[in-house]
Amino acid sequence: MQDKFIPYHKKELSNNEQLRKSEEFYLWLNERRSVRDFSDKPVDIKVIENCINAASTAPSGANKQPWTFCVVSNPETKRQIREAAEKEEYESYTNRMSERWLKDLEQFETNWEKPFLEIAPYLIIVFKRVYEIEKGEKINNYYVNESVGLATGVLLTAIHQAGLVALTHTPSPMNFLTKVLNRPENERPFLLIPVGFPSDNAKVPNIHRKKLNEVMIKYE
Ligand code: IYR
Repeated sequence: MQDKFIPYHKKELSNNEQLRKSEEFYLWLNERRSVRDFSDKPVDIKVIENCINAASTAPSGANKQPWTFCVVSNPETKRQIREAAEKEEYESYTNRMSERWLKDLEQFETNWEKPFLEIAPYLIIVFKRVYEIEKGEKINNYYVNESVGLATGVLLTAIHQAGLVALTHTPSPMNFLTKVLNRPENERPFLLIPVGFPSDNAKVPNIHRKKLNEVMIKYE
């Protein structure tokens, strides 16, 4: 019989070590940027596997781990994804997005064309598992969006740690991914994340993060 609970210890750090490590981590994480200009330089699949292992350590509602990570390197599958995504994006940019939305996106210089979907060596498509099927019965998972969002955050951090870059891409609607990747009815696409190296001449928009006093309110 397995124990229901097992001991858990963490090495206690001195206050100075806590300060140093937390600041170092922040400064390192602050270097992460969403990148749209990818190189086609290959990446070892084992690196991607490590990143997904890291993502899958995220906390989740009742530990259901309601996620599936589809890793696409097959050129024909990437081509199909690009074609379907660009079709939706063309419709979105020309008809579905509001004036205000388009204005908000001007600083990123995005448009309906998504060449990175074929150039990046890997596309990780994160699916959320809305329910499980047990003995033919639908069993809902808990806090699915929160759980999968947390796992994706860890995934992006792991990708950054591995010296790679990613983009959290949201073609909308995304249901074409269910079809192209042949996923079951209980899974819904959550995010499409190209992963790889930045191209030699990659640029990112000159935008800034909110200051601490804009995002943190203390109640002392
Ligand atoms: N899904 C589109 C549009 C888009 C929307 C938001 I909000 C962004 O932050 C960036 C892009 C696209 O990927 O181009």
